[in-house]
Amino acid sequence: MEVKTSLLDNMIGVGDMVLLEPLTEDSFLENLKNRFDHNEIYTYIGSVVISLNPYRSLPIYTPEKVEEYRNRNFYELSPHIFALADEAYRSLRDQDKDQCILITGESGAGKTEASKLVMSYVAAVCGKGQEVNKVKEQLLQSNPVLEAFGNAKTVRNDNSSRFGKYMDIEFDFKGDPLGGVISNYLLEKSRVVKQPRGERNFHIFYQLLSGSSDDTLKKLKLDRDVGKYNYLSLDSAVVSGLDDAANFRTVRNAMQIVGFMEDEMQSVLELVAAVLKLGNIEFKPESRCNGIDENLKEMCELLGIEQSVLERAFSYRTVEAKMEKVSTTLNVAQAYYARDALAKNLYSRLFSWLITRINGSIKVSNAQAKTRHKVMGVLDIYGFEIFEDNSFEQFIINYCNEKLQQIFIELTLREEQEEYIREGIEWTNIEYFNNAIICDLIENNKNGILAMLDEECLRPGTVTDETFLDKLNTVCAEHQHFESRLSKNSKFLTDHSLPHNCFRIQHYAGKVLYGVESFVDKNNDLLYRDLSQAMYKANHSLIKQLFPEGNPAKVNLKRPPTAGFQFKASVGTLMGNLQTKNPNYIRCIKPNDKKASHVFTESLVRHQLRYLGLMENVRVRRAGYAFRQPYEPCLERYKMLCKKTWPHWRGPAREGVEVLLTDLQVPAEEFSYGRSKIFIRNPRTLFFLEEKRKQCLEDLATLIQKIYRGWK
Ligand code: AOV
Ligand code: MG
Repeated sequence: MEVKTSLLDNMIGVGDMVLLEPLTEDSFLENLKNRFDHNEIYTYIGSVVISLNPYRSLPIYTPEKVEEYRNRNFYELSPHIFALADEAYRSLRDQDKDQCILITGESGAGKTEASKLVMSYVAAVCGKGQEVNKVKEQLLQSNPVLEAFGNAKTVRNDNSSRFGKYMDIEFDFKGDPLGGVISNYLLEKSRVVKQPRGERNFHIFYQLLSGSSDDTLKKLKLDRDVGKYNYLSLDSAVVSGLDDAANFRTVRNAMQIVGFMEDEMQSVLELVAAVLKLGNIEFKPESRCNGIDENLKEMCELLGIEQSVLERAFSYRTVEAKMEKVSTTLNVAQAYYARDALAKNLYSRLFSWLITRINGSIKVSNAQAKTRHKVMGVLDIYGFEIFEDNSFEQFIINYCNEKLQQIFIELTLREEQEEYIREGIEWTNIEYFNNAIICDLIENNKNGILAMLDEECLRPGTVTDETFLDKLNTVCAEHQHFESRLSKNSKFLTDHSLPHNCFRIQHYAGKVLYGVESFVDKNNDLLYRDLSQAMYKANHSLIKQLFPEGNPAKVNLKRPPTAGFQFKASVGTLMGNLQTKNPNYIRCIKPNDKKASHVFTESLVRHQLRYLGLMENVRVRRAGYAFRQPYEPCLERYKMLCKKTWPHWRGPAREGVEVLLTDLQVPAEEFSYGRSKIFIRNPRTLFFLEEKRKQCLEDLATLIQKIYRGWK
């Protein structure tokens, strides 16, 4: 941390919470509100950026602003997300340290917008040239494509990310971008077939219907009317401020830039259309699949599937075990279940394919792949959410947020401690709430909730959501008992007041009640083999690729890993990856529940600053040493305060600082002399120095004026 002059001068409130005096939750909140009311949405806690969602566009992201923040020290200008992006980029380029940008906050807090701002800033300041510009353009344009297919309107956010995204951007030794790799985490695919009240399906469906030409719609056998499709919710089809038709043009354009061929785009849209058709297929008790179902016919035409093949797949289920093959007839409910499972699978596999396809375009070229790269990772996941009904998806999303909170706790403390150790300064640990206990409750290999869910899913015999809940209650009750001996902090909450078929977890960000309905099914994530085989038979290159397990030559009797297992593994890999990089944090806060500008709901913000651990964050920063600065610039700034150091100090800067501080009679406990930096414990000491300096400058100015007048 360097000198924070600009954080003290001409600033609305206090730009860095570390400087806040006195530090209480109320003063913290007051400072945020004061700044927010003056359009200052960014505030620091040391190097952490707090970002408040303004819910309106502010003129603070212009090219002029980019220039202003470019190559400037972090604390030189008023707090801004660009300052963080610049700092991260420069330490990647100049100090060869891989970086990651970790953006957290609840749903609607501004994470996705923040990630785009960071990316566009970095794109604006890094290398130029035709080749480099093409890479940049492709990296940036992957966003609208993924948002169209992976975002949706929810009650919390009109553009809510329904998947987790991590993007590594790779740079060469000069700091020019070479390409990137995107990883995605579990798309909320249940949304494809059903949306909660007041929410929508993924944007692309609405975009396609409102934005494509009559001719395209005709080719896709679609009707422009959203109301015609069972899978599309009608009540919130139109979202104010969201122009689906215009966005569709943006998406098509982006796909082109990213490198999609015309026929690939057509294939993608055919699949989207096929999902809509699927949702309209009806089954009747007498003949499950109504041979004259127009939707079925059209879907088969779109995908080049023989109608009888799909009809059969919706009528029977074949189970193969060792040498046996047994076919059972599906009843109507099972046929609907199969239909929805197919729709969800089609869509989520299409989404994964899109990511693979984009990665193919943005990947570092072979020629450059051999040289060492510098990497900047940007993580933008779905934020913590509590809905009226919370299911498997919320459980997974909230688990992911727990993991991120955990990494924040670990890395902020670790980083802080490492600096003290490096500088040879004594350090005692600070108390903070560690959510490791909640992560463990979910992911413990033996009796974590995910492990128990897997055990239930793989157990022979009758398995239902209820048997899973029973197991959970029994094991967690023991677990709870065990833990209560260790600490009173048990996070699995059971009591008799819970509604039927629910369990509750005390997450770091609040209590969430989960309904177990469909947990087993969603975790199993099975698609009847008859359906994957039918898809594999399609005369449609994309569909065929998406269902490789449908290839009869490659019948695999092994169960695929469960959704929970895969998620846990991929999150584990991600956390490992993040640990190797230098973290930069953006903590997004949602100022109100109404998606409204100019509204700051105190209770809501207070809740967030509590669970994000922001007060602890400030305390950690201050309990150690609030400021640290290399000796040279420190001496340079304050040397005027002491006759012995002014105007020149001959000798090592460290000694100069010692002489200066002794002369000013600053108590010895206020300082620690590190190997290369001076550490200042209390912000008040810094204020004292700053105040003295200001006085000194004013005296000097008065003196100059006097002399000037004397001359006249
Ligand atoms: P999220 O990513 O944190 O939610 P978003 O980044 O999508 O939230 O932000 C939600 C909405 O808030 C955006 O669509 C914008 O309208 C507005 N917004 C956010 N940041 C800014 C900003 N800096 N300037 C202006 N408007 C902004 V979620 O993906 O739901 O967890 O899952
Ligand atoms: Mg988002």
